[in-house]
Amino acid sequence: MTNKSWLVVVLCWVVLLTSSGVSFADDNEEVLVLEPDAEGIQRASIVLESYAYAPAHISVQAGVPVEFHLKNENFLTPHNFIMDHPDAGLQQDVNVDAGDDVTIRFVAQVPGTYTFYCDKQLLFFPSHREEGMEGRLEVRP
Ligand SMILES: [Cu+2]
Repeated sequence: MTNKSWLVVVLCWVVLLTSSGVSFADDNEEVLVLEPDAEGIQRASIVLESYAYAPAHISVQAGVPVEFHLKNENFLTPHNFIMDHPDAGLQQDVNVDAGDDVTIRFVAQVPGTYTFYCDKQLLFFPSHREEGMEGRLEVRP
């Protein structure tokens, strides 16, 4: 190949990678920072898509009730929301069927960073978590 055709190949890769939503660093990931509302509840709506949570990074205050409204916008694929950190008061395993929405409430007790994920899996395909359906809950002191 000539020098020019290499350049075209490289440029195509860059366009492909950036347009397919591949993220290179967590540093510029947007964080939704929740504060208690008038009722003293930290509320957020999270969209469950294939295969991501939007937003995927949420910050809450410890000891203050949290309410997540989980909405599955896919009309075919069921998703779920799992948090498996019982020591921190974070134990959820909620199914959100295709097109459905579910509200969960909890209180995060221990400051730290915790993961949540979807473990749905179709047959021999990779699980949704393996496809990137994972998020982070940051609990502020
Ligand atoms: Cu899923």
